[in-house]
Amino acid sequence: MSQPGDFEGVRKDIIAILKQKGYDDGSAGPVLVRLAWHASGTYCKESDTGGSNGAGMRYEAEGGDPANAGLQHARVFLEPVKDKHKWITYADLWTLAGVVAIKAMGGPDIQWKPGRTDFADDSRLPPRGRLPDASQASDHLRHIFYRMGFNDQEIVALSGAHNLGRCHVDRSGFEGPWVNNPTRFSNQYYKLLLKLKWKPKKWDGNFQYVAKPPGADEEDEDLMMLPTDYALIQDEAFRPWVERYAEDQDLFFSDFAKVFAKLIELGVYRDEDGIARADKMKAFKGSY
Ligand code: CCH
Repeated sequence: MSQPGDFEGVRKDIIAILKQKGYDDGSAGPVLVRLAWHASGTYCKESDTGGSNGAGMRYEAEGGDPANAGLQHARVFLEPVKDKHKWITYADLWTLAGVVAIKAMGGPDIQWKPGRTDFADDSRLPPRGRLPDASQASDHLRHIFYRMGFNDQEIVALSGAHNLGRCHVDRSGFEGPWVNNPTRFSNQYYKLLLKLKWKPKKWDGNFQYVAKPPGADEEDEDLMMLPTDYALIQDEAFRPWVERYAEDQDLFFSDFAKVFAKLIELGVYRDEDGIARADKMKAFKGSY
């Protein structure tokens, strides 16, 4: 058991669980980033519901949403950290783990603030269907991300997280990594989107794009893009941002740090001193 408020201790223990021999590409990092994103990405600006408060994925109604398939691995990886630091809320732990993982994989420093509260029961969970559907295109991306309060530039910057990790057929119905080194944060995703010849994958599974990595042999694993990834270069307002981030990794890192910090604050109400106030949060008071 550690001292309440010892976030440095929590950060160290998150770093210690990142290496996971035998799991995916040997790292829990990518799936932790996805956990932080799915915990936050249910936010609706208009009704001020959903978001990173509550840690609703602990309950079947949200955790069992097919959109969240596979994220139980991330939650299980974090259990020893929660066990050692019992005072931290799951909602804080999940968002902090995303931020720590990004930094440890070579990404930028992202501002993180504590104060999220866990729901005491499952009566305030956001409805299903608020997370994006990978088989759709740019109008769907705008519909989902504008609802959270993001603009076109922020949508493209956030999508750069697909530089990490991979798709799993048994989780999403898609398959493969986006880049050669999926445990190293960089702007490679944008470069490959523009540079490789993406072709529809020949299989019975979901429609997705594939390409061989540069200099690959026939037996090397294909790289992939989801229809929503490919939409970023088809859409005339998104594409210029893909081009800028492909050219300028520093710009991408700085924009990504800002937008990810905004993502994990969605649904968190803070007073003028920056203190989170659960009593002021609609999700804790009202109904949907
Ligand atoms: Fe994502 N993502 N994501 N994604 N995602 C998947 C995996 C990861 C979409 C669909 C999928 C963001 C945006 C989108 C990560 C971070 C972010 C998968 C494969 C699908 C499908 C899941 C599987 O099979 O395990 C769609 C659609 C969007 C629309 O924009 C954003 C935003 C972020 C973070 C900022 C990460 C990381 C992964 C890899 C997870 C892993 O387990 O390796």
